[in-house]
Amino acid sequence: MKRERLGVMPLNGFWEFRRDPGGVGSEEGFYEGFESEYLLAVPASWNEQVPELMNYMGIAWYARRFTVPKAFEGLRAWLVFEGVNYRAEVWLNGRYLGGHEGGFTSFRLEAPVEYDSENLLVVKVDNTLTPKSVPPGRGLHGFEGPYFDFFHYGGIHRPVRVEFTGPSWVEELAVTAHADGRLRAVVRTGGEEPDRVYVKVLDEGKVLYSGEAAREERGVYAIEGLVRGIKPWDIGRGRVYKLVVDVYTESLADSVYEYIGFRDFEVRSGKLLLNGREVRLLGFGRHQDFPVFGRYLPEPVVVRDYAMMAKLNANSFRTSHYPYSSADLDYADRMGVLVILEAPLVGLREEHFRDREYLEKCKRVLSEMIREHRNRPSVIMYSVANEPQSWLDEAVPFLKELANTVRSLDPTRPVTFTSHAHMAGRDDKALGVADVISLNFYHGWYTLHGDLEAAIRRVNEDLEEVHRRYPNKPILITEFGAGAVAGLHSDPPEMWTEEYQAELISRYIDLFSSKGYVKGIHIWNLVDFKTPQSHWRVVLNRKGVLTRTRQPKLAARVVAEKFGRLKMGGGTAEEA
Ligand code: GCB
Repeated sequence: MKRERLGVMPLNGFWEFRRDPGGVGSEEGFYEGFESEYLLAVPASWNEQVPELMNYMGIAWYARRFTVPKAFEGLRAWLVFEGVNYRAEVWLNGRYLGGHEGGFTSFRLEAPVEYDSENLLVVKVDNTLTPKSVPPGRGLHGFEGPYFDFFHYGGIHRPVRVEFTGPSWVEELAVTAHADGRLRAVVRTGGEEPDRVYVKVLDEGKVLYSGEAAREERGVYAIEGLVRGIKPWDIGRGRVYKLVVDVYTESLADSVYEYIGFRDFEVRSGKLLLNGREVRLLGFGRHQDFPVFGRYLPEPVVVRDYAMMAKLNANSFRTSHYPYSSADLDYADRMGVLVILEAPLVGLREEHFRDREYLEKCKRVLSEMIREHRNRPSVIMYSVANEPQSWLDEAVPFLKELANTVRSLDPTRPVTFTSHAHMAGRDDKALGVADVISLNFYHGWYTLHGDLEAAIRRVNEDLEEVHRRYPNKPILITEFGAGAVAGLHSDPPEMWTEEYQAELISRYIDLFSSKGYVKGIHIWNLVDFKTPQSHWRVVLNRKGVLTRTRQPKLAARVVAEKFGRLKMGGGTAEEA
């Protein structure tokens, strides 16, 4: 949901920063002013901006002064944080405003700003990783650190701004838009009960549809209708329309907008259907990771990632392993790229499945993610978790409750989670919970080192077994790949070389595309990315088809050619 009409002030730029010296009472005074240790850029992770901060995990304080022009006086001001990793607490002019837990969803706090004089905004950020964080872990390094394989960055890593509204405002907006132009929008307001709520749909400034939403209950307004003259949203044709909601009390009290797309996506008879046509997902798992910026993917790099995905003939990706920034997903909406939106529930274990409080926390994270991104045409499916220990009986009720939470919040999209039980030689007990089965394979990398013949045989056996047990469910391959250090070569192909990665990916794609029930092929990963240090990573996880600076390895050519052929209707499922 975007806001600009009543005023918005970005707070990106340089912020004062200091690590918490620890000890009793260290919090006191910081929210009234403190000596800065570094001047850091926001948005960005703190870690790579200054070498001394690379491995800092713990509490850090950020401060920023800003002045709100007198012209805004009389409006209500809100501080909007698009993402702070991991816990945030916020003070304005020495007054505590509130906090938020979770690094990848946005939050908003009402801010009693002073007009025409300096405001001091102080944010306490704590990225201490615990077994109860989402995602969980115990520290920064090695196998015993994070329960996940990406670097645990910290800081204010997504944009911050002040937004202004009148006495009534939009809290939540849920839009369903079909390929034939049918539209339903539900608006939940906060503050004073508005007099009127208007919804309109614009095509490059031209009004295609407008109407007053009817009051359904206190604060809730809905409108339903047919928008004429639209073209459906499709793969590679991300036709978006601006849906605007104007809330009036005596005068305009709030105005928000979203870019929506008219499209239908469903899973029927084991198939994925977009606008009634069968599609096969071709693409990657990605990460929001870039040198120096850390977990913030600057806009030019977002553009580069999509340009490279297009060159590689990809039509989709998964937001492994957390919901991505608005900028990234806005780009997917505009480019016509299909997205599996994944929650940051990575590496869940037995201890989590038994923990009711943790389950509630996970549900809260899922609900924040869905409320934030549910109006995006690009998002076709939700992944509630990556590689939980789903061979355990206890995983089943836990994952079922997560899936049902998602379905009750948004019944329009299928639910999946990615499974690697077969890699551990175990049966996945929870696959029945998912509408679509997602499998990760690493034979020929973590098992059967260097033996691609045997690896492909094993993948085939594992895959056939899952299909035999769930013959009616579509299967996505959400991960497979091999590490390759760019510039390392060998003939015959050996592990860690570009040739081995290219060969493994090529053989895997040939196998998957020969199976009619495999409805998606996602390579791990689009790019090399930063991980905790350990003996099994060469500074980075090297499974990118592109380097961390987005240059191609040998595998890129293979992928472009294979995906290109599948896109044109090769294999069994067709994407027109
Ligand atoms: C996986 C994980 C992913 C890792 C990948 C790897 O199964 O889902 O987060 O990065 O394997 O490279 O080991």
